[in-house]
Amino acid sequence: MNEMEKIRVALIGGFYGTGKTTTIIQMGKKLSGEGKRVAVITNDKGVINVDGEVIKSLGFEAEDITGGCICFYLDRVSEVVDTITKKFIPDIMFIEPVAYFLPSKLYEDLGRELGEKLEVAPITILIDGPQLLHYSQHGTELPYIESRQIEDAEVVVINKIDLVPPDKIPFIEKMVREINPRARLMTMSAKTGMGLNELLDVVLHGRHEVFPTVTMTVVKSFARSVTEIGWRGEQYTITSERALSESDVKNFLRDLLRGIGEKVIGAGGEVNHIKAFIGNEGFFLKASLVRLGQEVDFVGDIKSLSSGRIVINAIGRGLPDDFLYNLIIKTLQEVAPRYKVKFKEK
Ligand SMILES: Nc1nc2c(ncn2[C@@H]2O[C@H](COP(=O)(O)OP(=O)(O)O)[C@@H](O)[C@H]2O)c(=O)[nH]1
Ligand SMILES: [Mg+2]
Repeated sequence: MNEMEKIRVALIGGFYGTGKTTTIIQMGKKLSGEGKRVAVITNDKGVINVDGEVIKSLGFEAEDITGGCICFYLDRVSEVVDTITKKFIPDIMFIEPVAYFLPSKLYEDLGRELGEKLEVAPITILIDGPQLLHYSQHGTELPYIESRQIEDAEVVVINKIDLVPPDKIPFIEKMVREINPRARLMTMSAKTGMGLNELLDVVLHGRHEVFPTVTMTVVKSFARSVTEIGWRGEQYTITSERALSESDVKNFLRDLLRGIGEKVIGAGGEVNHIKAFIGNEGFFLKASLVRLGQEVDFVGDIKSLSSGRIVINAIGRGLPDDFLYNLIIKTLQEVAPRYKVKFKEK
């Protein structure tokens, strides 16, 4: 590589559960399959996080940056980029920024501080199609963080289109257009792969235009909204008396996530994303719950399990972190005995 050549970086942004990790995995697999070299940086609040585990389990060259939004840690991004490029020069580096990031601020700072090193793809924001349709049908205004991210976007991707009846798509588009009339709008299903190529084209070849400076007022309102979001990550080793079958493991995780979710609601909070990762000897399963009304969704496979490691993240609006910890542990204490599972702090 020419020394002056920049590393192409695509940030896949969006609120909790909109499908960022799924999208990065799908694009990463596709590009790797074509012989391209891919690296992934995941960014989240705490060190114990499910997505980092999943990305690494899939064999991607990956680094985690934890401790909150990389907006405030660009020196770490620079270090991590150096760590990766010492191993190989990626054709593309994906970054999943923390779900509550403020795009205009991050891109502006990235350009100023790392512009010599990195070439960034357009500001890409994923939104949850069914969730927006729900807002639109109930006349609910979008929460500030989501709305601000759409406003900042150059590309808005309406994801989970497999769950939206085609005749309802215009309602979602209208809602986005009212917030941001100029962004490029795309529809996608990271799950089925529909629309993924169009996003890949943006990621690989799109041009990021520099935006007007973000104001302090916006940063302040944003910060206020972020403090409403509770986030907690816990990990345990688990053992079970008899080997659990794949469906046992799924039922266990389903009960666990729904149990936590119900307690979040019961305490007056709102579910943003509750997820768990179980891994042993090269196999893993990720379970995910974005809204109580939805099914728990699984990625990966585990044929049987007698011992392993479980990582749990509970993210919810309106509840403090330590309260979420309490809900995680209480639910685990209720659910584990049903499956004859014992757990121990790691
Ligand atoms: N039906 C459907 N589910 C999806 C799609 N994309 C992601 N999901 C699911 O939505 C949940 C959250 O996805 P994830 O990638 O973890 O979201 P993130 O929090 O933005 O990284 C998971 O259960 C995914 O399997 C999609 O296009 N369609
Ligand atoms: Mg994620």
